[in-house]
Amino acid sequence: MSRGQFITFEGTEGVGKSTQLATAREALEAAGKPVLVTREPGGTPMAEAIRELLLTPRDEAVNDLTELLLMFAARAQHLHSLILPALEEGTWVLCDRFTDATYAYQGGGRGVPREQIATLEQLVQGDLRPDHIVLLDAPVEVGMARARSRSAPDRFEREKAAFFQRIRDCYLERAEQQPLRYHVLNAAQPLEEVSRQVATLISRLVA
Ligand code: Z5A
Repeated sequence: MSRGQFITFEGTEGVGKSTQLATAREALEAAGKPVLVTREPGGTPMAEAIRELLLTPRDEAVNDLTELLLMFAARAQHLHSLILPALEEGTWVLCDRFTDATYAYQGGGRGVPREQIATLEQLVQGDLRPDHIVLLDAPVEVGMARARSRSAPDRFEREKAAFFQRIRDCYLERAEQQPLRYHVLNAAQPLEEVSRQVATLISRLVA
């Protein structure tokens, strides 16, 4: 049996990752592929507990290194107990965020040096990288307005627009550096149009 493909969805908050993951799942199922949809931080009971720690707003200032290590602690658990076994058995894995989010949020957003992230990436993942990264790109105000009309802001969503602008810039820079792996879609378009482009992309990847 051939290994499944590992496809991640990235972007700043509220750009429509959860919505488009559902579109991608439907397109893959229609093509007869076994699919696992999961998310980061999270995806297993222990990694979800770490997610709770990371997203809960708190009075205590969170050290950047603590945040970075918790992201990779959750990732190690998720990767080794869920993602890798699924890929090995031929399942296509769709993941709402992965390590590109760490480069964008902890690197671009918080200013953690890229080399520190790369060291942990190698330790936790070895050579594993996503086969494809779908970057849903939109001006930060568009995503912020969508996310904030929906629920109370978590610890990240309390950050200012400038933080999300650095994150968007970092994603776009990485997309430019890795044009074969990154698929950049304009997420400011109407929902139906973004969904149509995601379904077309998935059909192309399956073919
Ligand atoms: N984080 C990190 O710092 N480092 C890491 O390594 C990782 C994560 C892995 C949790 O992520 C936080 O963890 C995240 C980064 C950090 N914090 N932030 N910000 P998350 O993915 O769970 O949270 P999120 O980024 O805030 O996602 P979200 O708010 O759930 O947004 P979304 O999934 O991209 O969007 P959505 O729920 O699909 O859509 C939002 C709303 O917009 C919804 O009402 C939709 O119906 C609507 N929508 C979607 N698309 C459209 C279009 N095209 N037009 C109009 N309306 C639309």
